[in-house]
Amino acid sequence: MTETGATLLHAPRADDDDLARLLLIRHFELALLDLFGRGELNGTTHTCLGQEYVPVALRRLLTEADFVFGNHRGHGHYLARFDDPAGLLAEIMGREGAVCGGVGGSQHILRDRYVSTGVQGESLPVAAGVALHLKRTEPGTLACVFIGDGTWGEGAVYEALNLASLWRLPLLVIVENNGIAQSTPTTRQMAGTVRARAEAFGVRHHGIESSDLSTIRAELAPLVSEVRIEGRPLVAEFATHRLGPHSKGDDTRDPEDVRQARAGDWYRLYGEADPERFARADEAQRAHVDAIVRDVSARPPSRWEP
Ligand SMILES: Cc1ncc(C[n+]2csc(CCOP(=O)(O)OP(=O)(O)O)c2C)c(N)n1
Repeated sequence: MTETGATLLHAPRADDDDLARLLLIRHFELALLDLFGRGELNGTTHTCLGQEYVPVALRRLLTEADFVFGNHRGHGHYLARFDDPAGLLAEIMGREGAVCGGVGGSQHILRDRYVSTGVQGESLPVAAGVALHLKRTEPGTLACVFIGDGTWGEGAVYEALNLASLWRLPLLVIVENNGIAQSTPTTRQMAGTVRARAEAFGVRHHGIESSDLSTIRAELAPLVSEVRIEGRPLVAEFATHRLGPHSKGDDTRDPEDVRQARAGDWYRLYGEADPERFARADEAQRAHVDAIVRDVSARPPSRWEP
């Protein structure tokens, strides 16, 4: 059991494409930590290590016409949507080929129908507005927004849920409940539950305990379809865990909690389920990311064209 109560100790499976995407995100973020350690990156970074399977599971339930709103822990959100690690790394390093000219960094990205923000809670009202627009102009599409459990401390979340329910907006809220917000365990800052809060606004809630992509997709597919077709907003809450610190070097958790999170890591579970195929895919993505780091590091600085 994780600190959020997740039971992830079963053998999950992924096809080659999904496995490659999971491992790409894992090695991309490990490379970021390495670059930071070598003084090659400025600012900070929030890795989604341990949570990669959430956006990877979602990617086949979403279409290019849907909007996706990522958050501060958003590398996985971006890489699950775009096979563009070089563009993202260039953005983070401020090098040529950067997705947003190198001025957005890892937290503030705008590309096609993908938007991310480092400001907690900011995205939900914006996503609700976009969902209203989509309902009127492109029926069948939706706005999907990723938030953490700690972001339920922002009032804007409730304003957005209220209108999404009242106006029947095609809004899909993905909650990555990793049991902690920066240094505050969820149990010490949240009264009640995410489910009760969503249901208080008449918004359907679905909890997900698994890290198995096909299980997640089978559970969510009919609900996501209702979001699209009936304009019935949904809060899907993943009981997950982050392996690393909040950002860099600021881990206040009990070492036993970290040990438990590592024990339930999808990387270990997928590896044990299919060791040889996993090892090949793992090595391929490690080499792929190494090559991208070499390529992007050698590029000249990015230039921002307003
Ligand atoms: C409005 C606002 N307040 C504070 C912060 C600083 N901050 C960044 S992430 C974070 C905690 C977020 O916790 P949670 O929503 O649970 O997401 P997690 O980091 O666990 O993925 C805080 C307090 C912020 N980015 N925005």
